[in-house]
Amino acid sequence: MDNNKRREFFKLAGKAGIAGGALASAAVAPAAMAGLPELVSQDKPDTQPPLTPPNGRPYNPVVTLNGWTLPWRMNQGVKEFHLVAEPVLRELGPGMVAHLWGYNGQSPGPTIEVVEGDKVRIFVTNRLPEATSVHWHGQRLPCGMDGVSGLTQKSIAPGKTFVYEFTARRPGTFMYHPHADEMTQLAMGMMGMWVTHPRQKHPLIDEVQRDYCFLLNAFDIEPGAKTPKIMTMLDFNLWCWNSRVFPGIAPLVARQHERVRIRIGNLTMTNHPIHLHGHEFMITGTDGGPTPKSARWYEITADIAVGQMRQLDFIADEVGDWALHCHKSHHTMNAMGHDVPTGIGVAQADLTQKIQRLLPDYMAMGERGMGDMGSMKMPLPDNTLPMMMGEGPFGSLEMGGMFTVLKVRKEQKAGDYSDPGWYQHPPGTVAHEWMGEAPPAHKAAPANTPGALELRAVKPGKKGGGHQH
Ligand SMILES: [Cu+2]
Repeated sequence: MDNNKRREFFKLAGKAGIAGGALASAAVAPAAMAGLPELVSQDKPDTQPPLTPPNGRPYNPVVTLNGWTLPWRMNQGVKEFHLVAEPVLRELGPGMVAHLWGYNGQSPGPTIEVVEGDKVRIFVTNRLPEATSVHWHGQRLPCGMDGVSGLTQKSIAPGKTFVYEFTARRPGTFMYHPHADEMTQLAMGMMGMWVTHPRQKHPLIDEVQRDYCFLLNAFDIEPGAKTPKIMTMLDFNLWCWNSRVFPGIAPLVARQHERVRIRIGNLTMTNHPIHLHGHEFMITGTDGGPTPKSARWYEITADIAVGQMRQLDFIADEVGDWALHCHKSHHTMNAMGHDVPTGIGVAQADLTQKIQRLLPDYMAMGERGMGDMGSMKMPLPDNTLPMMMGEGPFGSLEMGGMFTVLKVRKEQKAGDYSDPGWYQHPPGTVAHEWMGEAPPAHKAAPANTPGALELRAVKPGKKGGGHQH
């Protein structure tokens, strides 16, 4: 490490909150570099600013939604990272904290960012009560570095540290997660993202101004409890992006006309059709790397299957607050019982009176649908979230789970990730209640236009063709 690089690393170390220790001393003895890289930990669930690479090949860093990127130290040309598998406290949403397992203080663990061709060494320390391993999902690497307990390595016993070492051979979006007691460890939140940037201009990888990434994950936490149930296979009640539920999920922000990328990986037990309002995107990369241009078309919903990654590129050219969400409607609500009967159209008044004689607090639910639940302030068990919540500029959003907002603004500065607040709609551009006479009928289209032909074709004639009463 030459002096310049060393100074840059100290800057980085300072930014990441590393205090004191051998690495912060003026001279780093070679012996110090033989030890473990300093442990960097995160205690906040907020989206951290992108980590500009202090050394190595330059790249445009990603922003991890409600997450952060792990700093590294450069040791004789090798990027060294230190992951610590440990129990963590994660705030899933405002007012709800969960006991999860994760890495370096949070679930998911920090994003690891490297450049194609980088030599990478990752120290993994296990502070969990059981053995673990780390599988580098999607990477080309020596088989013995693949992280499958029992198959390619011995498990990392509690208290032990293992070393993984390989070259990041292909650019793309990857994940990391244990391949040891996966049912428990994935259900507890052990996962993270990995992004390998191309080493030079790549014909299939466009440069973007904003590069977001997050994981889809899910937990089953009984209302009032703090620890996920690990035996659940499908009936999860907290559908998360990076172990957060709406309104705890940060907005994605962009300056109008910027090219934006969203990288999404799925480590739940079911698929998620992720839907973007107001824009069309192209899937420019998958688990297998960048997609050929001939295989791209515009989409507004990308279904992401279990274990898959998808990279979505679009131009943020429409200003506004645009919903970005999973299109499975049960995945955009928070903790709820799944055994609630449908009450739409059921007159419950009589029944309510009878029950209230026994239980004064009882109230009927769902007689007019479930939309009222968003604004209803029902007493809840401690440490749980209402099923639907979030206040928008026009009232309750009636949303939870896998939902957030893409905020596109003309005046958002390049590189500014701060929340610009709610969109100020130009006058006359918001749907509103109709208060007056019916608007005048549109004039008939001139003959010989396709519209007029269609009208003629569907017009019910006197001799059949139409349904006569
Ligand atoms: Cu979903």
